[in-house]
Amino acid sequence: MRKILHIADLHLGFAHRYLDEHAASRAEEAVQTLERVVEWAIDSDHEVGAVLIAGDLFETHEPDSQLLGRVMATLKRIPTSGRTLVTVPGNHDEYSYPESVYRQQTRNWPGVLVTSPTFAPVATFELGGHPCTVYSLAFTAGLSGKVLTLAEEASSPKDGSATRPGAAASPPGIRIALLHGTLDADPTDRTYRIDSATLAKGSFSYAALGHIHKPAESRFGDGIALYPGTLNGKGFDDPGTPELVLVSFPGGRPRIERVPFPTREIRTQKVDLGRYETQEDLVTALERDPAPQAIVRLALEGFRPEDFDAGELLGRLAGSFHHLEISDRSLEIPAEEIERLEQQPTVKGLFVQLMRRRIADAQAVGDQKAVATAQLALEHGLAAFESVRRGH
Ligand SMILES: [Mn+2]
Repeated sequence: MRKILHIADLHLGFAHRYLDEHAASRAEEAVQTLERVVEWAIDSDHEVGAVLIAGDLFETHEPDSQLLGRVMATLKRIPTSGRTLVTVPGNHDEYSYPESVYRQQTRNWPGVLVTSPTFAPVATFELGGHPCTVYSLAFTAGLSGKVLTLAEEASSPKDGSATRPGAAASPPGIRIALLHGTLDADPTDRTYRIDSATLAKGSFSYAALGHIHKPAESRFGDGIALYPGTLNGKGFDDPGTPELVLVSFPGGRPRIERVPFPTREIRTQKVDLGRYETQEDLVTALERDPAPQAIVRLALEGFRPEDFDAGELLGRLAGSFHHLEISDRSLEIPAEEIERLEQQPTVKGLFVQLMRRRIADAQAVGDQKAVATAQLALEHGLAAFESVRRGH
């Protein structure tokens, strides 16, 4: 037992409405992911001594009772197996409200539940022979600050505060901060700012962070601050990270390990329509690469084939993916339009003239590569003018 498993932002109970008929099964998958994670953590081969949940375990502060029962029963397996579990509320499942799940379940919550509105030691355990202490806070409106500060109990023994008469002695060993907030940036949501300088001053070795769903890792003092990312994405702009983060402290220094932990893939795939002569060519090419388990958005760009039909494309490809969406930013500029643009006394008109001349020159000497390059430049250039017009 020498490793910490650090997870965050599971957002259990999120409705995944964009998936239409697959929405309910996707929410179920997220709960099953937690069940798989716990199963993995209590497998002694994986050497996990403690599990830290860095906020937003639930999508809301009032998850429905069936979900709650299942999650609590699942998490209970961690302390039952002799491992430490620490859960801190996030901003989605905020502690502030009287009806918050964590206020309702304070006594029954498995393992350690963080309820302190100020940064304080919440759990101590041993990891590979090193004593470790976790410091945390449950953001509570009106009681917690908008910037993380070191209370006396959370200050480093080095700064002398713990040796003042009457002050409690700081627990020894490795210091870990478990926080749901924004690192070195002001938050836009109901949470707080965490400064790297504060973590360094507190002599922390590791900051187990949550809130930012995109994985990130940075250094402060002698420590590492890390956002593990969310295992199951909430959508195309928050696609999730299929890996677990493990932390150990060989020689007292933090060491990060990332273990692949497959979840359903969510991806955005760019498709340049300019590469296809006809709708049939386009459909055939996309059918060649099916992903029946994946949630896919096709981002269409470039000039459309003349017979292009987005609705037909969606219909024909639907069976090749778990869920398919089309985001159509493609351009429909027929040959007559190009000729018309060429006549315009504008920058755009000059650009079209220049590119068409290049195409013609390259055709005259039979340089097919130069023809293709000039055509591509014309398409991309017009697409760029188009995006300026659209205000992107
Ligand atoms: Mn979150």
